[in-house]
Amino acid sequence: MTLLLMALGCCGVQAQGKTPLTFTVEGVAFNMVFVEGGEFMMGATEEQRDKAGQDEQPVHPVTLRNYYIGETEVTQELWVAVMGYNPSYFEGTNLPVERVSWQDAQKFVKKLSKLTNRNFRLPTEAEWEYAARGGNRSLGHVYSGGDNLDEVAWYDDNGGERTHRVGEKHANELGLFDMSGNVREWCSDWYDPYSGKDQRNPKGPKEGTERVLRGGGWSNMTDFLRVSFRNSFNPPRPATVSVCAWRCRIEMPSGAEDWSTVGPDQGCLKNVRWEAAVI
Ligand SMILES: [Ca+2]
Repeated sequence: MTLLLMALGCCGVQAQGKTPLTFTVEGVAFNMVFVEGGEFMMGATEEQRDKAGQDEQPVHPVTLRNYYIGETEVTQELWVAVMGYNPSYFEGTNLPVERVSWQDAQKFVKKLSKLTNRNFRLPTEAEWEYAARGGNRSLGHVYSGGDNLDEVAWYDDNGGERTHRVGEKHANELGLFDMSGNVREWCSDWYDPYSGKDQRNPKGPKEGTERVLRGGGWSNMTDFLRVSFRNSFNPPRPATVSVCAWRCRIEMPSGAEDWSTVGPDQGCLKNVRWEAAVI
């Protein structure tokens, strides 16, 4: 393995605690975007209501702590760097990886966590929706990043029946790409009706039969791309169509109070580099 452990160098921008983090694994870099926690209304809020399904009800308050989430869907390049093979039907370095089960996603984040000595995991459904809505910068759009779907997402009317390179459409209020469209994204939760109770950092039901998928994909109609739309899939079933992927969420190292206390190479293995992105 190529040794890529590098010094952080300039800026110390991670001291602000709110700038993207860049990790490099086997020469493949990816960004994790800071999402400042807060309270939001989850489910079929006013702008979603006309086309919302029953499972998007009731709208309920959710409070989340700070977290980081992937700037893009996991690319095939990153998947191969971590896992060593490519399961995708539509092959391309910067295309999102697909044809992966929920269990495959668990293996990926476990291995990525080991490589980086950081706690990567799938986002919870609440974390996914809050980020898709733009977090505390939300402008209240129907889709992630806007109300004009063609500007922000690949879906059945413009997708050409295939996936597309990540990051080609407009980003949302947090700088996240393709949360609506391109490929659907696995969340960590079991799929179940909402309880409607006030929730803090919810992780979903303790058991179930299907895992949550969010955001819709290249083969889906417009309604599937809404930020509150819910979908689910049998977790051990390999995707028979190329629409499943996920984003990673990163936990702060244990014992650290904020990112300003975490050194650039703290605990990283020698084939992994991380640094604060200069923006
Ligand atoms: Ca997506």
